[in-house]
Amino acid sequence: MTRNSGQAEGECLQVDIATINFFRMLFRTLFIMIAYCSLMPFEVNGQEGIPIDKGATRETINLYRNLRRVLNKGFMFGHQDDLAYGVGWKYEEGRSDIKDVTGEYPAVYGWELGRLEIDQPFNLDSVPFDKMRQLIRSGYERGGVITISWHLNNPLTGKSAWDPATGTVPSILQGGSRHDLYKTWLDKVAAFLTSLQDKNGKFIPVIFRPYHELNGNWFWWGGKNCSAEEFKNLWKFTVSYLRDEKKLHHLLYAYNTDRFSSRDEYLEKYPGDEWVDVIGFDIYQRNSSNEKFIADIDKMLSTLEEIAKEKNKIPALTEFGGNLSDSSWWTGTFVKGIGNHKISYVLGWRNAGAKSSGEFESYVPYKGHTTEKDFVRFYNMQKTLFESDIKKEKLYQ
Ligand code: BMA
Repeated sequence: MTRNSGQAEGECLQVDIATINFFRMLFRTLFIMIAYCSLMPFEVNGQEGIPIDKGATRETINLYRNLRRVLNKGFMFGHQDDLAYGVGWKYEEGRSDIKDVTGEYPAVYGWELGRLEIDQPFNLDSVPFDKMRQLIRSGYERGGVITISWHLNNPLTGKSAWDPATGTVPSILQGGSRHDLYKTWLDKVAAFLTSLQDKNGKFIPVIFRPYHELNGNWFWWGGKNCSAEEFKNLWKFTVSYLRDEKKLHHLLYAYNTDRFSSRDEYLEKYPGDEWVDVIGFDIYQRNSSNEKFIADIDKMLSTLEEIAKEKNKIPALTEFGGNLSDSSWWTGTFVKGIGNHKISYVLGWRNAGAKSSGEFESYVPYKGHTTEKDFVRFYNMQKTLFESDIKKEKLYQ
C-alpha cells in the first residue's frame, strides 16, 4: 500500500509536471501568436503601417495599409456624389454616371457634410443625409473607399463657408467666442460619422477631409484669413476632439491644399506628421492650356510625392476638374499629367449638371458626353483602378 501509494504519488507528480509544461508551451505559443498578429499591421514591407489614430479600428488600419500597398498598382478613380445624381438624373437606384459610361462604379466615393452643422436634413448640394448614409454603405459594401469633405458655414457670421470674415478661426479655438458652438458642430459630425456602419454594425472607415484648399483665400479657414499657427491649432483641436473626445476610431485625416507653387507653400500650415494620414491637393484646369495643365500637375505631384515619401503619408489628388470640351482629355492630358507619379486616388468633382444659377457643372463624363470614348480608353488602362480592381484588393482585410 505504502509503496503503491508512493508510486501513485510519483505518477501524479509526473503528470503534474507534464501538464504544467504543456500549458507553459500553449501559453507561450498563444502569446507569440497574439504578439505577431497585433504587430502585423505595423509593418508593411518594413514601413510603418498605422494611421495617426493609434486606436484605429482593424478595418481602418487595413485600409491605411492597403492604400499604401495599392500605390504600386495604379491610382483609384473617384467621383463626388457619384451614387446620388448625375447629369440629367437624381436618386435612381444603382445608377452612376461612371457606371453608365464604363459599366463599373468608381473605386472612391466622395461625399460632403456642409449644413449638417446647422441641422439641415440635406447638404449644401441638396443631398439628404439619410440617403447619403445608405449610399455610403452601398459603396463600402462594394469594396470602395469613402472620403468626406465639409464645407461648414462660417461659425462667426452664420454665412456660408465662402464668407472669409477675418477672425473666424480664432473665434472657434479654445477661449474664442464661438468655441462652444464649434464643439456642438463637431458633435453633429461625430454623430453622423458614428452612424456609418455596415450591416454587421462595424464602422465604415472614412478619409475625412475638412478644411480643404487651405491655401486659397476663398474659405474662412483658408489662405490669408488665418495665420499658420491658428490653422494648425484648428486642425489639431478638430482631430483630437473627434478622436479623443468623441472616440471615433474609423477616420483617416486628409490635409489638402489647392494649387501650390512650392514645397514651403504646401507645408506652411501643415500641423505635423502625427496629425495627418493622407496629403493631397485640389486642381482645376479652368482656362489653362492642356500643356500648361500637364506641366502644373506634374510639378505639384513631384513635390507631393517627395513630401509623402519623406513623411510616410499617402499622396492623393483630392479633387480635380479638367477641360472636358476636349474629346481626348483623359488620355491626352490627364494621364500625361499623372505620368508615373504614384498617387493613391484622384477624385473628380460632382456632375451637378444644369444648376439653378444657369451654370452647368460636370467633371466626369456621362452617357453621350464628348469624352465618353476617351474615358473608356482611360478606364481600360492598367493603372486606372475602378470598382472591380479594388474589390480584388480587399482594402479592409
Ligand atoms: C463647388 C461647387 C458647388 C458646390 C460646392 C460644395 O465646387 O460644386 O456647386 O456647392 O463645391 O460641394
